[in-house]
Amino acid sequence: MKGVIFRGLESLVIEKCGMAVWDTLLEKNAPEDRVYISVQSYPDDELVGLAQYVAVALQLPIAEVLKAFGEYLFGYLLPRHSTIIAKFDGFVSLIMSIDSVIHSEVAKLYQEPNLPKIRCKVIEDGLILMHYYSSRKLCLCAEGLIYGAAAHYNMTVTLKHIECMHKGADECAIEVRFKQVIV
Ligand code: MNH
Ligand code: ZN
Repeated sequence: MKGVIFRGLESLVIEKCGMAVWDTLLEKNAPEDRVYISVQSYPDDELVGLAQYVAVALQLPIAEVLKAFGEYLFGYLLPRHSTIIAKFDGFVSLIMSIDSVIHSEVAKLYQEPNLPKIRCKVIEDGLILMHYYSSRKLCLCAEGLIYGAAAHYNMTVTLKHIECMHKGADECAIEVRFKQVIV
């Protein structure tokens, strides 16, 4: 997993729990003197280990932490990859282009990234079906990222994880129901 993702987690933990908590988490879950560089890769297990400790520190289920992290991560990536995100005029075009545009641009910027496979299909107005596959099984982060994208475009979303790799499925299937927030 790329350092930029770890830095997103670091930023979230420091914002919510303070620097001291992050330092303790790092001490327990990473090699000594670990510093995350955005474009460099670090072991996937290290991220999961850190997230598990965040769950303990915040007394939250790990699933909630991964979702909250995904949601936060969208906002973290936004200013760092504004040229990529600026290509989209709204929530639907962004979601429909995760693989074909976003992650393919990511693959040009970072060497040997480990990206999930995401396929999306518009089922009807206000409903997209997303298929997610990754050996890292971070489908809960994907959910969080969808929430984050929705917030960015003033949409409300309801997600339904109808099939899940954690429950033995070959890939996850997530129903994404969305509506524009009327302000
Ligand atoms: Mn994207 C990794 C889903 C938007 C850049 N992305 C991941 C992972 C998931 C994911 C899940 C974790 C790896 C895995 O599951 O195997 N990403 C999404 C979803 C959206 C999304 C569902 C939108 C909604 N991602 C974005 C945007 C950017 C971005 C916007 C930035 C322009 N994603 C990344 C990068 C990684 C990543 C960078 C890390 C890749 C790596 O570690 O090698
Ligand atoms: Zn899943």
